[in-house]
Amino acid sequence: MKRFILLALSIVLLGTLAFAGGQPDDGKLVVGFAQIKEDSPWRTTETNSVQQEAERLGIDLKLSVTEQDGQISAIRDFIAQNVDGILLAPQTRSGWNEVLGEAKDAGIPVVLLDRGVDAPEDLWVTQISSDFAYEGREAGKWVAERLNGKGKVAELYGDPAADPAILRSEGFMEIMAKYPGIEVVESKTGEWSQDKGRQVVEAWLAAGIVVDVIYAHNDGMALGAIDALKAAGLNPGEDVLIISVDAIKAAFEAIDRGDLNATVECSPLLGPLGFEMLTKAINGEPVDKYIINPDALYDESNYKDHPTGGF
Ligand code: GZL
Repeated sequence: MKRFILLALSIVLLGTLAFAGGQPDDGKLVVGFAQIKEDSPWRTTETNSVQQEAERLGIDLKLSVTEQDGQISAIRDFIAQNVDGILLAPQTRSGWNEVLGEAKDAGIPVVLLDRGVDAPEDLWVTQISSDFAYEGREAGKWVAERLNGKGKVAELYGDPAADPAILRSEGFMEIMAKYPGIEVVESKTGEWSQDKGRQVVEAWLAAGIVVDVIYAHNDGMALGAIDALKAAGLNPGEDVLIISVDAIKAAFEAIDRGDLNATVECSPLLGPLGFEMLTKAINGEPVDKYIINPDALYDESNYKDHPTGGF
């Protein structure tokens, strides 16, 4: 009888351990990824990077692709499933304190991918991203040099509530402030999308607004600006210079055509670093609070040197 009780107890204990931390009975790590719903090629490349790395590592990935409210619900679902860790690409900076607090209370580490949040640093393990202000400063320096310190600029803003947009603008304006001969005459959100970027530039042209340079916070909006300028009979890349951020393949193709002048790289290939740091956190190892992916500016002079020809 005693043997039977011991055997029963050990089976229960093993069964419990197998499901500790959300691990299925095959022992795989289970990770939830709350991705932003967005139609940019950059976002798709980022999602693919995370999925491919999960596949390579044999991690059971629960992928959710939604607007921010859906991201918050997804994180609560991941907590209910008792996943081992969470990757989050936060759509905007704010609104995360409560749900990140719930993840922390549940003992589930959260790694921020490609954007930052204004929540307290103890609620998330690390932010893995580019240095967006650096990207903005690099774009500003390029514009100042091309304009020889004199001219008019229009800015196509990303999502005004999103970390990369806020910092890309701050970095750019920091440089513009050094050149009294350069005037930023327009700044309007193109909501990261090519279609909205086109609409904004069409409206500027219809209003008779003439600029020397358009600075777009991402390549998608820059491609929209190119469409609008061409439709108005103008030569993008010549009549109006265009610089953007991301370095997606379509941007290098546009530089090759002479439509786009420059793009500042912002790597979406964050899967490997994301899982490396999340696994360290799950294992209780220390992780740096900010992990910055280095960027470089590519224009007509060096775009063919990019190691992958864009993302
Ligand atoms: C930046 C990323 C941005 C891209 C845009 O890390 O969050 O979101 O630069 C995308 O293309 O919309």
